[in-house]
Amino acid sequence: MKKTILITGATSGIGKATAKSFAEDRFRLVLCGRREALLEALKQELSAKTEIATLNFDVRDRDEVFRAIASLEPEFSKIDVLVNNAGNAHGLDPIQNGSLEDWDAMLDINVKGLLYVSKAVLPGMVERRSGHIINIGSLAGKEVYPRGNVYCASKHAVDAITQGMRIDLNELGIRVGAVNPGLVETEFSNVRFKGDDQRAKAVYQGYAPLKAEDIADIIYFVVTRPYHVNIADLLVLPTAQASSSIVKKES
Ligand code: NDP
Ligand code: 8X3
Repeated sequence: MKKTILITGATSGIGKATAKSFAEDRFRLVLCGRREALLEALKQELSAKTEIATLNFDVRDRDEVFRAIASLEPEFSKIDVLVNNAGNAHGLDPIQNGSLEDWDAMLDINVKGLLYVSKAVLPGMVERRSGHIINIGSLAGKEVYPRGNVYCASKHAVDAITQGMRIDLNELGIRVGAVNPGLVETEFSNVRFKGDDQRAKAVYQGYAPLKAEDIADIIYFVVTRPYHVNIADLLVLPTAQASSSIVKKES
């Protein structure tokens, strides 16, 4: 039987592309996000290919997270693979000018949200002594760049949590790994720059950034390895990017 895969942040970018990629191969999907209309549209689009459930919740809201995951019908409730993808950067300011709301958002969503969803999904994996968790980290979890401060901290936390999960879940046979992208053209920069689309667009100009589908292909590869293979940590950059601040752009 095909595995059941729960993907957070499936309404856009990497999460949406990942949902499409697994739907092509008829994995059963649980798609999560706050924008219900987008979830429904994706469900409509992919339902011809596979069975889909949608869960509409904010990962910041602990009660909503547990209520939503507990509400899954039995055919969707045995989650084999959890893709912890929901997350964003909010703002790009020097630490002395940073907004408390932005800091709260990044730590609540990228770190605590990931923990809440994992906590809600893990009991089933622990009981079955099987499962696979893939956390979407970032190059920002491997290095720190100017004005990245709290976003980088949130992704360094994801890196530490991934390692901690892998260690603690080792005896249960649950696989844990991270995929850490560099620059991917999604809604990410529109969110970071609070709807300033011109500024967002400029981030991806003058070179070929990664596409959401590039990361989806890699997540698909990670999930479909034989059980004895756990891809623990991948850093994936556009060819034009050498580090957070070195990107070869055409002038
Ligand atoms: P997008 O902005 O396109 O997608 C973000 C997704 O996260 C959306 O589906 C959004 O859904 C969901 N999300 C955000 N906040 C919440 C919340 N509070 N509760 C529930 N869902 C939420 O960006 P990406 O696809 O690029 O980002 C996906 C992941 O990849 C993130 O963790 C990001 O940090 C990481 N990443 C991105 C990189 C990039 O350059 N794009 C590089 C490295 C890592 P909705 O708004 O419907 O809730
Ligand atoms: C997203 C990529 O470089 O904006 O994690 O931090 S970056």
